Amino acid sequence: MNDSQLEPEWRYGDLREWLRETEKLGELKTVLGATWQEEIGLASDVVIPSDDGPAVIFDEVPGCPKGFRLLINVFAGKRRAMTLGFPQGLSKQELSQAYFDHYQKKQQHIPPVIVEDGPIFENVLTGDAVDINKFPTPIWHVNDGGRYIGTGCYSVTIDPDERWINVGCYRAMIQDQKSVSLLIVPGKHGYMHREKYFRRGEKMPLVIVVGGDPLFFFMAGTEHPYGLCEYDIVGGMRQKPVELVRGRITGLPFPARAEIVLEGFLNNNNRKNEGPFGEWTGYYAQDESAQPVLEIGAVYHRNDPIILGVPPLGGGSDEMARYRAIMRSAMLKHELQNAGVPDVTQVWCHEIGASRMLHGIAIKQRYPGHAKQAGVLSASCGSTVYGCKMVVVVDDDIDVSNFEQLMWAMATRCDPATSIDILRRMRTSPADPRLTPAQRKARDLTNSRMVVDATRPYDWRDKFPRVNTPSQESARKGREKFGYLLK
Ligand SMILES: Cc1cc2nc3c(=O)[nH]c(=O)nc-3n(C[C@H](O)[C@H](O)[C@H](O)COP(=O)(O)O)c2cc1C
Ligand SMILES: [Mn+2]
Repeated sequence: MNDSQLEPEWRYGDLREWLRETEKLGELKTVLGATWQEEIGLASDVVIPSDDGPAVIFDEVPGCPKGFRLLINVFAGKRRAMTLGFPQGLSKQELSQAYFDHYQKKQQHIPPVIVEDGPIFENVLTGDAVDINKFPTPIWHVNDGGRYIGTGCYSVTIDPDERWINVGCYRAMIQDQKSVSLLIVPGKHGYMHREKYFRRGEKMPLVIVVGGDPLFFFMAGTEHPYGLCEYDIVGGMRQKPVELVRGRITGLPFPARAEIVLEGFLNNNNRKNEGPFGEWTGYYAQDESAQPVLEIGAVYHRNDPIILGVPPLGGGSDEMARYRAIMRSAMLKHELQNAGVPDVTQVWCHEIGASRMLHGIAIKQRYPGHAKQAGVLSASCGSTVYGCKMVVVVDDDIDVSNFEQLMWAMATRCDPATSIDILRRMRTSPADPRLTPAQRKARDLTNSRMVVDATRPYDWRDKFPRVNTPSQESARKGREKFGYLLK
C-alpha cells in the first residue's frame, strides 16, 4: 500500500448521511417491532460479533413512538473504511496505518464553530415534557441492572478552572423519566472535571449526546491527552471545524446535527444505584454502586431520532474491539515514537478485551535493551496503561496483528524464566474481573502486567536458529506460480 496516494474522503457529516452511505454499501437492515425488554439485546448478540454483519435500525419498538429508532453495529463490514474517511479495500492493519498516517501523526486540531440553530433543536423538551423513557432503550444483556441509553454516547463538560472542554464516553443508565446515572471512572478527564465541581459543593453542568455522528463517539471513547478537546480532533480529521450549538441551560456545546441530547447537572448529592452492566472485559465485574445522577432539565432531539447503541459483548471481540484496535494501535505507535523508541515497525492492540489487554509490538532491534524499552513503555503509555495485562515484543518478521504468529513467536523465542518481567501496581479498570474482593473493598484499582521479550536475544541473535518459512521473495514466487491451487 502506498499511503501517500491515499487521500481521506469524508462522505458524511452526521448520522443521517452515514446511514445513506451505509445503505449504498448494501449494509443497512431494518427490524420492526422488536421489544426493548429482550429482542433488541438478542439481535445484538447475533449481529455484532460477526466481522461483516449489517448495521441494524430498530423501529416501531413497542411502547415507543413510531420513528423513534435505535441503531447498532456501526463498525463492521465495508463501512469501516467509509466511517474513518477512507476508500474501500483496506485490511484492518492498512486501515490502522492510514489512520496513523493521516490523523494520528499529523496531529491537526481545528477548533469548532458555534452556530445558532440546527436540526437538533427540531424538538426542545423542558420541564414536565422531559421523558426519556420514550426513546427505545433496550436491556442489552439479561442481567443488566437497567436500561442503558448511553452506550454509543458522549458527555461534554468544561473544566471549571482551566475552562477547556472535554468530550468523553461514559455509560449512562436510565433512572427515571428525568434522570440517568453516569459511571465515570477515576482518572478519566470527565472524572477530573467532576471532582473539581464536587469538591466545592457544586453540581457539574453536563450534556450527553446519546445518538449522533459516530466519529464523535469514537473520538470520545479514545484516550486523547489531557486538555485536548475531542471536538478539535474531529475538526482536524475532517479538515473542517465541527458545527456546534449551545445548550439552553448550561451553554455547553454539542453538534448541531446530533440526534438526541440530554442536558442538565450531575449531582453528587443525588446518587442512585448504577449497574451491574455486562462490560467490555466480558464480565459483570462490578456490582451495582451509587453513582451521581444527571438531573435532566432539557432534552433536544431531531424528528424521528436515533439512539446510537454500542453494547460491549461477552468473550472477547466485538464492535468496540474492532474499532478500538485500529485507533489504539495507531495511538500507541505514535506514543512510542514520541517517547524516543526507534524502529517500531508494527503495533497491534489485540481485539480481545476491547483492545486493552494484549498488545503486540514489532521492532527492528538496534541495541541491547531496545525490546525491553519498547515493552515497558507499551505497558504504560497514555493509550494503554488502563487495564493492560500483556505486552509481547517481537522481531519485525512477525505480523503482530496475526494472533497465531504472535503466539508462535512468543512460544518459540521467549524463555519464560528470563524473558518476562512483571510490573506491579499499575492502573487498571474497575471492570477488571481479576481485582480481588479485598482490592475492590479498598478501591485499589491497580493490577500487575507482564512484558514478554519474545525477540531473538540481542547478543546472540545471529546464532538463533533460522526459520523455515519462505522469504518474502520466494513466497511471492510461490503465490504467482501456484496461487491458482487455492482458487
Ligand atoms: C462504549 C464505551 C463505553 C465506555 N464506558 C465507560 C464508562 O462507563 N466509564 C468510563 O469511565 N469510561 C468508559 N469508557 C472509556 C472512556 O470512554 C475512554 O477511556 C475515554 O478516553 C474517556 O474520555 P476522556 O479520556 O476524555 O476522559 C467507555 C468507552 C466506550 C467506547
Ligand atoms: Mn479527553
